[in-house]
Amino acid sequence: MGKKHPLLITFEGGEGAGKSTLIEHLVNRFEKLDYAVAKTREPGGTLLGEQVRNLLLHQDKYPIGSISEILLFLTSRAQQIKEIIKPHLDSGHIVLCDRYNDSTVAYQGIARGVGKKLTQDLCSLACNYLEPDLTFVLDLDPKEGLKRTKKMDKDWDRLESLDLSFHEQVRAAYQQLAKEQPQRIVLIDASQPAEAVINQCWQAIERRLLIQA
Ligand code: T5A
Repeated sequence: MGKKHPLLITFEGGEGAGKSTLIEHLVNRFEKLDYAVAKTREPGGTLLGEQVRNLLLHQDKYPIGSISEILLFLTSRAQQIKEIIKPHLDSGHIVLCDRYNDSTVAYQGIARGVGKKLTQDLCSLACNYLEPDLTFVLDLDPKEGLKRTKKMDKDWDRLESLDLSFHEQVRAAYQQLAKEQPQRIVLIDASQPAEAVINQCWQAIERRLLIQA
C-alpha cells in the first residue's frame, strides 16, 4: 500500500457540475504521489447502497415521500460508512466521496423543505458523526449543469427531472452552507474549464491538508 494519510474529502454540487470528472483526475494525482486512495459515491458504493440508488433514482412506478426519500439516502450512507469509508480511513486511505451529508442538507433539508436542522441531525446519526476533512462545492448555474448532463446522452433520473426552481434552491443552499462553514467547505467556480477546476482543488488540497510530493 502507498503512503498513509487518512482523510475524507467530499465533492458536492448540483447536477452535472463536474464532480465525477474532478474525482477521476484527483485519484490519478494522489496515485502518482503514491498515496493510498479510494473513491466512492452516494447514493451507492455498497450492494445495499446500489439497490437503494436504483429505488431512489431509477424507478417511477410508485411515489416516494420526502421523509422516505431522506431515510433511503441515509440508509445508503450508514452502510457506506460501515463497509467502505471507515475501514478505508482506518487503513490509512484518502477517501474521495462523490456526495455526502451536504447533498442531503441541500436537496432534502432545504430544497425539499424537510428542515435544515432536522436533516443535519439525521445525517449525524447516519454517519456516526464522521465529518469530512475537506469539502469542495462545485458551484454552477443549474441550466448549464443540466445541459452538460443532457449531452452525456443518458436519461434524466428522478431528481434531475425536477423543475429548474428546485435546482436553483439546491444551488443557493450549497452557497449558504459554504458561507457558514468556510473552514471545511471550499466553493469552486465550476463554469471554468475542467483543467482549471482540477488545479484549483489540488492547490486547496495541498495547502489545507498538507499533501506533499
Ligand atoms: N442526492 C444525493 C440527494 O438528493 N440527496 C443525497 O443525500 C444524495 C447523496 C445523485 C442524485 O441524488 C441526489 C443528487 C442527485 O440528483 P448522480 O447520478 O450521482 O445522482 O448525479 P450527480 O452526482 O449529479 O452526477 P452527474 O454525473 O450528473 O454530475 P457530475 O458528476 O457532477 O458531473 P460529471 O463529472 O459527470 O460531468 C458532467 C458532464 O460535464 C462535463 C463532463 O465531461 C460530462 O460530460 N464536464 C465539463 N464540461 C465543461 N466544463 C467543465 N469544467 C466540466 N467538467 C465536467
